[in-house]
Amino acid sequence: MTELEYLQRVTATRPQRMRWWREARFGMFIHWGLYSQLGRHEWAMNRERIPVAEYEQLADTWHPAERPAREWARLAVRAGMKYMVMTTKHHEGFCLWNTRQTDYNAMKHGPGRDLVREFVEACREFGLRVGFYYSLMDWHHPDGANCARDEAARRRFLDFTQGCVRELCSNYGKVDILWYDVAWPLQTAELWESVKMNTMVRELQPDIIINNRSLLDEDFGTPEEHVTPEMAGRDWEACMTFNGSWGYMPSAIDWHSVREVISMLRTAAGGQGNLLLNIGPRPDGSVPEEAYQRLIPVGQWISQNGEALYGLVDRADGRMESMPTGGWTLKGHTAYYWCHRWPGRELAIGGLQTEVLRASLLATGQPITFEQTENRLVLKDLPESSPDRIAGVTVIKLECASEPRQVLGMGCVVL
Ligand code: FHN
Repeated sequence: MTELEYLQRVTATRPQRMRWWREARFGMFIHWGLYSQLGRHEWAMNRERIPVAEYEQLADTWHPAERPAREWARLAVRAGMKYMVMTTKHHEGFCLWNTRQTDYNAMKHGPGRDLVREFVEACREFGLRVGFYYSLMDWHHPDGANCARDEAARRRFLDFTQGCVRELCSNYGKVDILWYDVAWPLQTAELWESVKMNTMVRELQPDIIINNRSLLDEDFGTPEEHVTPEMAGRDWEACMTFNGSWGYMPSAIDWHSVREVISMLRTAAGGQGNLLLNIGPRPDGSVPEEAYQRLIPVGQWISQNGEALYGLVDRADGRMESMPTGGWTLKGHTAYYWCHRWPGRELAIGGLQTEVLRASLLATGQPITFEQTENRLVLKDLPESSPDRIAGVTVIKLECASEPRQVLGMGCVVL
């Protein structure tokens, strides 16, 4: 199959494959591997130039606790997340599943069990969609770098890669997301045989969603460490660390706040994208307390305001304007104003081109009195302080007569 034929087929099936994902909005990323024992970032092997023979010893000292994935899944549900994506093999090359491609795997070493299977079972137990992260770059495989210089090495490494991906898509039931990462050192989709590999994936998993990191555009873009909407019509998911490190790193102490996570969610939903927020479990699989301290309140907030987040949203970017006190998400004739900086008794919103029929506090349904002139909506008799006690982010629901639109530009009203 040519790349064009492949892309035409994939495009035709995308709307129905993506529906659940577009409605889900929020997922948990999990980076867990041998590097977690070091606690110095998942790139420690590379950044510290740890020799392979020395690093491999970590394979036999890794003894995770019993089924930690159930703790992740329980937390993800409490946080309002709808899917999880776990590293099945990161750059270190250690496979977390019972693979036949290499003995450097969780079954044959320290863990002594299939950690991917435990992950899948936990996802299913808690009603979460299943995502597999797979690093194309491999620092352990003898051909992992040589494949760029030697054709026989490339063939061996592609056979290894395709063998791994085939196992992951064959042995664990329904897989919802395949999340490739770092297509180094081969420079093109052709050299990676990505069309061939992903054709195989889609034959094994017809409803699967694949990201753009096998050097094909595939189903969604992956802005990383920034929440930036991609062009209209292109699905995208911002992947974010919680504290600057994907892997467990106790010295990484600058954790995003609850308010920052809610702001990320607003930007994602406002741009019709998703947020994949990472946790880096400890070696035993337990979750750092800082993650709980943030994700539980985030979930509590979402339980009160999820209507503004979940489901098929319209694109606010390009239709609504940035405001000093908050930001927008849109659904049909309804605008949700996520007010991060509560103004006090009154809130004026300029430039609305749409008649507002009803204004209310989303979390409680409490009506808000308002006056609307041609270019100005004034919400009146508001509480003195932000009604949201979880994060100080109150969502105001504006039910409009038509699709909301706001035009402000740079000038001001000329009297
Ligand atoms: O190098 C990796 C990194 O460790 C992490 O897995 C992120 C997650 O998107 N991807 C690569 C950096 O882009």
